[in-house]
Amino acid sequence: MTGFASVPEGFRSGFACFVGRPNAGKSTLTNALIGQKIAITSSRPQTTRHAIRGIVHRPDAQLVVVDTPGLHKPRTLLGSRLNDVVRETWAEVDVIGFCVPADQPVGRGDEFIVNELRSVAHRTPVLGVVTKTDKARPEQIAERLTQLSALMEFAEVVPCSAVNGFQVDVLADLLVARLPEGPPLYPDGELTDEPEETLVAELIREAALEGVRDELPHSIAVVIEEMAPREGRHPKAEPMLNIMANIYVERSSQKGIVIGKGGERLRQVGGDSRRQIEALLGTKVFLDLHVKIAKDWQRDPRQLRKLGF
Ligand SMILES: Nc1nc2c(ncn2[C@@H]2O[C@H](COP(=O)(O)OP(=O)(O)OP(=O)(O)O)[C@@H](O)[C@H]2O)c(=O)[nH]1
Ligand SMILES: [Mg+2]
Repeated sequence: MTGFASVPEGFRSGFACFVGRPNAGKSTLTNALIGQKIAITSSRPQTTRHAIRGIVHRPDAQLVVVDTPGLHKPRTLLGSRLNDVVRETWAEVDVIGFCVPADQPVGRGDEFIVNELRSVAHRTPVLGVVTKTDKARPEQIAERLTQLSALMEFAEVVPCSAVNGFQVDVLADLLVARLPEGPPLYPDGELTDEPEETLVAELIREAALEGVRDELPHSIAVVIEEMAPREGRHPKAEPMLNIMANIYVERSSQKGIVIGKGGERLRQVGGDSRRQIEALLGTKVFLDLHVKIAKDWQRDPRQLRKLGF
């Protein structure tokens, strides 16, 4: 087997997933463990919409981290689909990290999740993870650890910060310790198995989420319509990738907000996401964004299917 030839004795490999209420910091922590941005993040709740796999490569182990949507009381069909993704994911992994932010009290949302987690905790170890420790005072972190430990019996409890890196390596060690022995599951160096188109669509959605409020973040979906080398370039010019994407919203009033006065917001979203996409793909990009209405798509099974849910 090429690539996997020299697996050391005792090498571990397997899957871990992060679960927790929306905005707990799961995606940011996933990116910190991987060492590269593979999942988009935002201060708006329910940013993540599918299970995203990132791969940590170590000399002693390969850890596949699965980031999941925030588990919540669903109000739309999309919401319940997202919750289904979480439940399917935690049923399949070797270890679960349940995340609560250090800067907010443990509450009903966390109890709701833990009540469900109990049904898998007898066969899958669950670690309690206190996130965002850089945002909290030591006594707040201590209080959170106590509240967390009162929720259920965790295999381990660990505070960490994805932003300043505090104990991210400790968390990685604790997750790896729960993996079975076995050869790597992904080729060396592969950081995610997300298709490029998905990563690109997500970067556009992340830029579109910036600065929008209330219901609008939930209403935004992005679909890549075309991604191909730009034709008709001068032979000596740098190659360029043509990307055409639709940003979907649910109502015409939302369309106006996303486009902004004289198209200003949309230009900003285009510029911000283009820079990120160019960094990701390592090529110049021509980005063509269109805003479209998919009426009430979050509640419509047919439209959800078209949007990939
Ligand atoms: N200061 C600080 N902020 C953090 C940390 N981790 C996450 N955040 C911020 O918290 C917000 C939510 O982070 P996400 O990683 O998107 O949270 P999430 O749990 O993935 O959220 P959903 O996908 O909606 O479930 C963002 O504004 C992050 O920048 C941290 O360790 N420190
Ligand atoms: Mg997320």
